[in-house]
Amino acid sequence: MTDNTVTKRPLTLLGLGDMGTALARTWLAAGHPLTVWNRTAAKAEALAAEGAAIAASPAEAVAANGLVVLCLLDDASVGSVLDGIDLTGKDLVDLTTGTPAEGRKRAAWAEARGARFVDGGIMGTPVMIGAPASGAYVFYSGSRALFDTHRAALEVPAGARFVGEDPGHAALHDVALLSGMYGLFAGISHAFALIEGEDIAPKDLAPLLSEWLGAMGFFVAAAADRLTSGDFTTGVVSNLAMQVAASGTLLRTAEEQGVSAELIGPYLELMRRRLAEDPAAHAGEDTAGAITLLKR
Ligand code: FVH
Repeated sequence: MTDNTVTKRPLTLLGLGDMGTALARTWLAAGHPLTVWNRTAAKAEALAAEGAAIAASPAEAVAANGLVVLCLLDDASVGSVLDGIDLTGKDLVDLTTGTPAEGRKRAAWAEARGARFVDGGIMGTPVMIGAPASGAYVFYSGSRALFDTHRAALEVPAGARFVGEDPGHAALHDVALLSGMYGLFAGISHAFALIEGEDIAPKDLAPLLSEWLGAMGFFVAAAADRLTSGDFTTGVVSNLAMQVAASGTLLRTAEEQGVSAELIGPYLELMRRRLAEDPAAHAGEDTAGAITLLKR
């Protein structure tokens, strides 16, 4: 066949917010027949001109295709949109951000209604969707059979990384990466606050900070190795006792500059707690040892 529109898998998309609209455009541009529904109908109508079929209700949208993608605000909105709809034989791909427990519960809920289910965690913003060079991708977990069946369609908006059959693991990967990102943002925010009011332009600090954070990126793999081996001391070059002592300088500098330590304080306190737990055992450790204190 030469006509792309009949060779590409048809699908339904529920939810046309910023992300849903970006996803929809990539499937339409790639020639996938697409049925859409959105609570606020005006957002769906805008896509009709680009070739989307507009469903009058979620039930009509779900009935239109075997593959049904959800991109709604939260798991509660997924529950309310799909409430009472026949899902027998459907393949549900839920790209709505949620927790691991929500992903597992939603998978069991869908399977009890005769559907296959895959949860997804989108690592990218709407402008990164449909732009392969942006590096955007989606974590998927749940039914491997569903993922394999629809992989080609799922890879249209962004890369696809399947992280296992536990339906909670896409959300867990998503939130782990976002949590790392917010920790980074917290440190960057504190750094810029320190120079505020000084004769140092943020744009002059920016490349230095960026370069330094890049150089410190080694900590990700190093921490993983130490957590895997349980060895927090071999080959340590910046030991915990030294870092706890140095943390006083960071806190006093914040005080001198009139900057709240609310962002960096908790991490410095975690290092201090790890050392205080057993100074003789932990003084020579890498800071990765402090990670072990976090699990409740
Ligand atoms: N935008 C982003 O940068 C991030 C990137 C990573 C992934 N997230 C998640 O993607 C989900 C959707 O995000 P979004 O950016 O499209 O969000 P909004 O533009 O706010 O659109 C929300 C859509 O959800 C609909 N909706 C909300 N509540 C209900 C409900 N009770 N019943 C039915 N639909 C509902 C809303 O409809 P409307 O307001 O247009 O009528 C939008 O379609 C999200 O999980 C992000 O965390 C995005």
